[in-house]
Amino acid sequence: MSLKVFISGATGFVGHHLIDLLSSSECEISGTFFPDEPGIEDGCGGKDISCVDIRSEEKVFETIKKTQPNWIFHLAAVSNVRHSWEKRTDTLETNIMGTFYLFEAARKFAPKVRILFISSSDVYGILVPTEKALKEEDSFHVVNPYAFTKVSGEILSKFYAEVENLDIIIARSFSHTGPGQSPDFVCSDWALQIARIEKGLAKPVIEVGNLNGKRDFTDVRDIVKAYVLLLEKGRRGEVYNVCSGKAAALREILDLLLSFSSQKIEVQVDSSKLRKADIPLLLGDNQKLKKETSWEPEISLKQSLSDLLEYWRKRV
Ligand code: A2R
Repeated sequence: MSLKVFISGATGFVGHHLIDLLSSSECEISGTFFPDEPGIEDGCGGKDISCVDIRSEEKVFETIKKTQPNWIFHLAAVSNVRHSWEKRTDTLETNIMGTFYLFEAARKFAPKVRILFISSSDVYGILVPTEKALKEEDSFHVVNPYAFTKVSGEILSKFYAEVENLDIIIARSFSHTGPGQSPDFVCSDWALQIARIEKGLAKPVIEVGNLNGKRDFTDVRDIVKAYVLLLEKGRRGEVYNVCSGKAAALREILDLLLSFSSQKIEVQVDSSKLRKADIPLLLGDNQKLKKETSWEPEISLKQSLSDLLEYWRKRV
């Protein structure tokens, strides 16, 4: 019998790449979209992807009862920090209550399922500069509503794993990028701006926020490989940093993207892109993930950014 895999938020950035990866295996894929219908290029053709607002307990229960999955990748979320400031209620309801309904649905209707909960490096939220690579046992510092919901999701995951006996694993993912990312995220925002400038759709000025931050970026195609390995080999109730273990300055990323273009582009700071509480450095330690799953990132940051720019060049 083939493995039944359920992906919440299947038509989002990561979901799309996860479906690509899983499509080459024998598993039966189902999942959710919300609110927009997936298009042909979303790669959902032939898959059982239904419209479910995870804030609806009834819909979540009905879906899990019907699909009876062996694995769940729980990706559905308000995934953007800026949106989490602007839409706080929506963020809390989706990321916390949505996760609670999913775990309850699993407890009631699919108690043997393995679930991967996707958390975020934002839970570390350290606002004082430090060069230290963050480890899973480092403490939480909640500095934005998004981080608050991911800390809550981790606590819910631990509770359901330890007390309710559900098989839940926590991926604490650091920044990721690659083709298909929403321009609400920094690399994709810059790549889209460059592609628009190259097509003559915008003047040759790129608008940026704070360039001083440093982030640990991994290509989304490596991220989804880690997620599959975690459901194959991860331990119940455990947290795993998913990251490259290398930090790149945002300035370096911008310079790389600009180096792919033959256009002369001016850089201008746009104050609306500056964050309320910006974390200066997020660098992760990925030893636990590597040791327990043999995961290795394969795609360089340069390749990832180049693919992202190509993605936008084909679309503008
Ligand atoms: O925001 P939309 O319209 O793109 O829809 C997103 C969807 N989503 C929901 N699904 C069901 N019920 C809701 N109330 C709801 N609100 C949002 O979840 C989107 O299709 C999906 C999440 O995908 P992205 O926003 O593209 O995030 P990404 O990068 O794929 O991240 C996946 C996971 C998330 O848990 C992030 O917080 C974490 O990895 O980094």
